[in-house]
Amino acid sequence: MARPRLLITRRLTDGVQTRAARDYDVEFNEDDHVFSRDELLERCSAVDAVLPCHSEHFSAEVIGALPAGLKIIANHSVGTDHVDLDAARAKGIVVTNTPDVLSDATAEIAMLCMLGAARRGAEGDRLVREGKWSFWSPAFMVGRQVTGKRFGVLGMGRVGQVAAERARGFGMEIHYHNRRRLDPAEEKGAIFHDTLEGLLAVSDVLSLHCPTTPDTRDLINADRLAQLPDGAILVNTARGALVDEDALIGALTSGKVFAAGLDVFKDEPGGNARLAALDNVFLLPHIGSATFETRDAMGFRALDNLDAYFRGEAPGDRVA
Ligand code: 8YV
Repeated sequence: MARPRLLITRRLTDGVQTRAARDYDVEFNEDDHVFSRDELLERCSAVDAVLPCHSEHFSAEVIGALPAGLKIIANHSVGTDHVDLDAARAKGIVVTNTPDVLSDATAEIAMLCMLGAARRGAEGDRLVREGKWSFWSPAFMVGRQVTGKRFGVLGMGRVGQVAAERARGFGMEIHYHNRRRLDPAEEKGAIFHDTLEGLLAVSDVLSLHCPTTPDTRDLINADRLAQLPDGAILVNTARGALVDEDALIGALTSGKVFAAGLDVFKDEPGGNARLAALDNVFLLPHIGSATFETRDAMGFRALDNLDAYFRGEAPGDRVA
């Protein structure tokens, strides 16, 4: 039987690409450029399956224009907000994601963002790097200590639970808000808040770990930032769409929010120049899952889903 034809939209690890080429008739993106809408459609026209990243946008319009031969979108991401799942369902296209395997890496980046924000990491790095460090005093570059503070998790799913575990290592008290309360074994003493308002009021550090949906877009707005304790820290390693960036700039400028550690932005790649102009932000370019180990694991998981589909089985991570 002919091997299924697979489009891999971005450069993946050698191990993943080698395995893909062993089992599929693969079309690669040799120079790793971002496809335009038209190129994405054109490249999808002669394949049975596509393995995209969050950089490829399968809107309802794009899905509507996909050829009938495309059977499965096996994402190289846990987030699926770049794919219109309803449109895929309506067209009978299977969609999968890569949960679990990136939780550790993303939780590590959440800790980096928290500490980078709390201890003024970007400001300090810039000072030394630019040769402008000419003064020291006990009053110099004083930041916030996280030990003993309250770590608020918004979205206590896989990544949220690992982030909570890492924050426990800093002696932090864990609070969370989630659609469902976890059972005690998963909760590990974390304090559940059945409203977002309840969580905001106690979050010395608020760390976002929920997906973007129509309900969570701009969830962290001026009103909600105002409900945080004075001098709180905001950490976002989930999606930029969760935060009203203008409102965050206001809260960072007034001092209501002491600092923010952000790995994700509304506009990517690029970020937000007005946020970047502030000293009290620690910024990263969406690298939460970017470790050698996790990139391998994400690619292999996406291939596992494709393998199952083409064996006629249900892919383990089917989301549509
Ligand atoms: C990835 C992510 O960098 O998995 C996600 O949802 O945002 C990141 O882990 C990216 O999507 C890789 O395709």
